[in-house]
Amino acid sequence: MKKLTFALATTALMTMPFAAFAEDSSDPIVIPVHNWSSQIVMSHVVGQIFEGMGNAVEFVTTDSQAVYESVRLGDVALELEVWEGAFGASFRAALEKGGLHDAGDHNAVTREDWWYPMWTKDACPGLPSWEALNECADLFKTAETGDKGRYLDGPVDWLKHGAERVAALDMNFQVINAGSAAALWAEIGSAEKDKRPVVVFNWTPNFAEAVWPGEFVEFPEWVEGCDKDPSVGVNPNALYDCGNPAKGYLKKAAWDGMEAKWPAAYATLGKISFTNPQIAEMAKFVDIDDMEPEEAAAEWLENNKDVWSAWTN
Ligand code: TMO
Repeated sequence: MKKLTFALATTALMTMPFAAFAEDSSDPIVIPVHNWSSQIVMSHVVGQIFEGMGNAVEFVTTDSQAVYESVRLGDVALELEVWEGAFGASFRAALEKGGLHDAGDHNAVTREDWWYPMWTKDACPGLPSWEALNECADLFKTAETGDKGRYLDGPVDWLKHGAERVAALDMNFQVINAGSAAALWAEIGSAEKDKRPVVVFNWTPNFAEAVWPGEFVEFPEWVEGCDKDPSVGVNPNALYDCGNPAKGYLKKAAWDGMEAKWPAAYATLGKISFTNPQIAEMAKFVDIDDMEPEEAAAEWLENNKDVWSAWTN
């Protein structure tokens, strides 16, 4: 009986070498990086963890919406920051086509929306209500926006649909897209000197909350379908007549082929989970401390061995 079991086990092992003993492919794990600091640093943190496990890693800068198509096709192996507000729609569309999957949530709660530094509220005390903001639109007029208030939205690839929201809610604002995240911080920084009222796109977790106390504008609450069905939301004839989710998820996504090709790295990816303070700190290393992303990642790993060592075995 013993002999038979041994023979069966041996046969099973010889015919299933991959299931039993697969090693990660020596091909590089391609990790996409985008245009905000936490995502870039987090990608390097995870890349350095994979390298520590003996993997080759490559980084590629990609558009933050098109990346879901790249993950689905296996051109990149994963995405580390799927923000519900900005990327939920592209992520869901790629899920429906197939080829990528949800690789779990970070232990983080996210929000992305119109935001103001607290001094803006001194000039417009009805805030954070969006209707109060709209009543104060004159405070935000600039030469560029004429008789409309200026709202500085994120870079276009974050697809915040600011202009559609302004139209759907009939607001006296003009939406200007920032060329980069840095342009958002420059706008807040220059307004700070004379406490000029400003309203800009911002998000949490981010370094900004530790630098400029502020609040999100409260728009009509996000409801499922607000971006797909005009009848959903306060304006029965328009999409985007609501805010972004106030308690959004932050997910990881993986190419369906990742597990078979890099089983050890894939197992680690499944365990990886960052918190709001950890993500905010990654952004701070770059946006406040002026570190390079690689350097910031190395610093984070050095300071947080107890956090990530549990993910690699
Ligand atoms: C996608 N972002 C986190 C910058 O809002």
